[in-house]
Amino acid sequence: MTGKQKILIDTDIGDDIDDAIALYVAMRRQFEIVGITTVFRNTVDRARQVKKLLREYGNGYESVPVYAGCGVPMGTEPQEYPHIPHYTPDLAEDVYTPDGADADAAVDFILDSCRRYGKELTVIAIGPFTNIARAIQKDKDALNLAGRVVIMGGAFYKQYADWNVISDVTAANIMFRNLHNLACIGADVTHLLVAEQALYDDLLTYAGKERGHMYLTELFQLWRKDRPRAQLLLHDPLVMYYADDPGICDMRSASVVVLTDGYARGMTLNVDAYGKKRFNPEAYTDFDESQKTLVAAAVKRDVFNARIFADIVTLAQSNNA
Ligand SMILES: [Ca+2]
Repeated sequence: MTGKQKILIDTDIGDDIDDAIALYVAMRRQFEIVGITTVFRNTVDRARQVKKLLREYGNGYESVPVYAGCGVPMGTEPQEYPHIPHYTPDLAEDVYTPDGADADAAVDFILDSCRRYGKELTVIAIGPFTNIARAIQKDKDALNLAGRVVIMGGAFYKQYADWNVISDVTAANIMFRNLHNLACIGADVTHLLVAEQALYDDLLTYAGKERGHMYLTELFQLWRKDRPRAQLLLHDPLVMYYADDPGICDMRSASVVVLTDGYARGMTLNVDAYGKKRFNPEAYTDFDESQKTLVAAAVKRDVFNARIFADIVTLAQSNNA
């Protein structure tokens, strides 16, 4: 386990709860977070929530730069977005002001980080891919300089449109067409990761003193109030564990086409698994079968459950003293 590797996180924290859990895991794993960018709709609220989580956790993470990125999915009109679902009024405090609140600054930050750290850097994208695609449009080669771009998104062994892709299909298509260092943890794998009861209970009722966990529990309680019957699915945390130790997933190489039209819009067609008859090549003239992407076929659930329990429950308990 490397633990200290450099990562940049692009997140849509603030809707589902798994982004906040993933960020917490990244700090627990002692990743060197070079910066965090936010994406999708109200990105300033999201950046403020990230700032608060970093500050509460501390241990040096309070100085990680946070940029509010592109809120407007490609091909849609800009608009005023309401507050994110788990917004609390204290997030308006100056101390949570993002380090950049201009979408171009976030895109430049991603590009500059890739140029600066090159192979040492893992870019982790756990929201819709608008920032990533804007960065590719600005400098096609820079993101390919990073060691890896690891995403949560797509579905490769069951074919359906997952949230991160369907929320900005144009952006996802640009990403799949242009990146050669992409590793994808699809929703058809992450949806198996229903939180075990002990983790769920810890997140809901944590009464210890570790401030990062206290805030995570506050967010979890807001999420549960908002979605009382929802299962806790740990989509985004798996990406952190994969970045730390790729052996946790069974990865395959595949040619992927993002379907952009009609009923299948947003599906990430795995041509190696499902064949070329599922799409019309004339409509996808830029499809290059020789371009391969790593996609997850399975996850070691027992390993995942043991690691996340250790990082969130056991470590927090040991810090309560
Ligand atoms: Ca997410």
